[in-house]
Amino acid sequence: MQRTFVTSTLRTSIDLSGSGWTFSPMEGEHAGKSFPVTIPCVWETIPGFESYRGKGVFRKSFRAGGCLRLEFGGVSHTGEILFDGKKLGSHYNAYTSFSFALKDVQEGEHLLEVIADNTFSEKSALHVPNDYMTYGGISRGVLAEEISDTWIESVHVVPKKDTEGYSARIRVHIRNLAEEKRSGTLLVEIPGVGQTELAFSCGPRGEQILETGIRAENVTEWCPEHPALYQIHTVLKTNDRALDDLTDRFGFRTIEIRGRDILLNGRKLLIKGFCRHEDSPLFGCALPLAAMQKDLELIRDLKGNAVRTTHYPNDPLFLDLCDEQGILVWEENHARGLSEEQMRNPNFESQEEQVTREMVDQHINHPSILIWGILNECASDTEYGYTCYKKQYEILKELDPSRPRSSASCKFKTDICFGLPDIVSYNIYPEWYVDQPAKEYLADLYQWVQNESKGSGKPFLITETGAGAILGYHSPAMVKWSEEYQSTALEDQLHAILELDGCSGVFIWQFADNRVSDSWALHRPRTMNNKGVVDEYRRRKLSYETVKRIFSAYGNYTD
Ligand code: ADA
Repeated sequence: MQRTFVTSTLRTSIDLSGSGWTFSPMEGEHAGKSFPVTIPCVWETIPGFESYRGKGVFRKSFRAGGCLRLEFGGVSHTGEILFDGKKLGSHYNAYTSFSFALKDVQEGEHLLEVIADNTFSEKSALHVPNDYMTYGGISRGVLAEEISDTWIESVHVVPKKDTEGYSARIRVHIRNLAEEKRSGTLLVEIPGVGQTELAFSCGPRGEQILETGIRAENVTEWCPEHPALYQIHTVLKTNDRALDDLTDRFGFRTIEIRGRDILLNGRKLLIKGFCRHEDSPLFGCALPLAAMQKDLELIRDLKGNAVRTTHYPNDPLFLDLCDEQGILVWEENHARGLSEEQMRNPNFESQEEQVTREMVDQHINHPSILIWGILNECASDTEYGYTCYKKQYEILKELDPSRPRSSASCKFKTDICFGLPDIVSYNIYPEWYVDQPAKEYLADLYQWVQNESKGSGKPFLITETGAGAILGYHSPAMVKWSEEYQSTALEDQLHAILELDGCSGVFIWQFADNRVSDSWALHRPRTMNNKGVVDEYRRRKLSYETVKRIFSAYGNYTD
């Protein structure tokens, strides 16, 4: 795994990110030409390919042998992987990782080819022309690991608290590529807390899921003020020989719903967050760790305590930084504003289920993730939409019942899905899309939710609010798109939201300006969504200090 900490000592990790790659477009006037690139890389950052929509192949040769695990953090939006010219498989969706395991690889030089495709078509139900950019390329890291042919694929840890204190519920996925059965012991250790040992047995080319628990006395809870993290080490042994080891990281904390409140470790949480796209004029969606860190430094400077991963699962490295720095996360599956017609795309349900399952499987251990979100602003006002929302909430609950579930609605008083989520969440733009005072608009909506919807009595969150501003455009006339207008609108919106009794907080739309699909250019000056409190280069707008002043007046809790 590609994380901010060491995940194995027994595996030989070959970090394939970095230099030594070439990119070759497979279509258009430059088809077949070869350009040196470093990975991660999306081709829109290569001169001449700023708007290339099609297929391109990335190539790298590297030395390895034995049993190999090849992991791709993200390929946008569809990746086809070839190893020494042989197709290993493909993966749809830029925002979750995928891997292949190969055994009996001859020691020596091997050619890895990644064919990325960012074409829009009926085949792609989630990556569609939208208010964010679907880039093309290898958007996250690539890792090769020389491993035993019996290894630990993943370790899930869910903290539980009961009257006697905490315990860690643990689920280990073991895989076996050998032609014969493998059995032995699995050691599970949480340093400073406890350990246990179990027997494992995997049939030929089989796999096994082992579940266990470790009681945890006197642990330190994870929280924004003190983000205490614990590691979990697992070691697979057979005949006292260590075959494989895998380390992951988690935190002891509780997140629960009590009436209208969201409780973190038993305290009523107040979310002061930002919606953030993985987007940059220099890197596209392939942000390096340093750029992620800069964003978090600004969010903390703004006195924010949360990030909403709009509108897709984020890079695990970013989530690692949130874990380490105590930034709360609403993570959501991949969807933005899909109509009922788009939800009826024959690929929609399977592609959405896949990204949801991969999101939870790969990110379940991050203590910073407090809420799972689905289907941002999709058709939650139609019967067909309702069936899709219902199914996805059921999948989420099956995968991880430990976290509350929600989705951000823009359907005002026509949403029919509020009986499904644990939290009622709305995207509202009074004084921008709706020329109505924020306080009045919000009070009216909140009353409707409490008196006429199935969301009555549930926690209530504003998951988007904001206004557009072009950096550098100033107008004493306070017209829209001026920095002054954005600052004033956000002042009104934030006061209305944070002063509303029964509201658990807000995610501002948005942290930074982001690139949008070319076809959105008429709605979006500069072909950008300009509602950031900083622009795409993270240069501050007037609203930056306004937000900082208002957020500074509130803590992380309301009790
Ligand atoms: C919606 C959507 C965001 C963005 C925003 C806007 O709420 O969820 O992705 O498009 O509108 O800027 O209009």
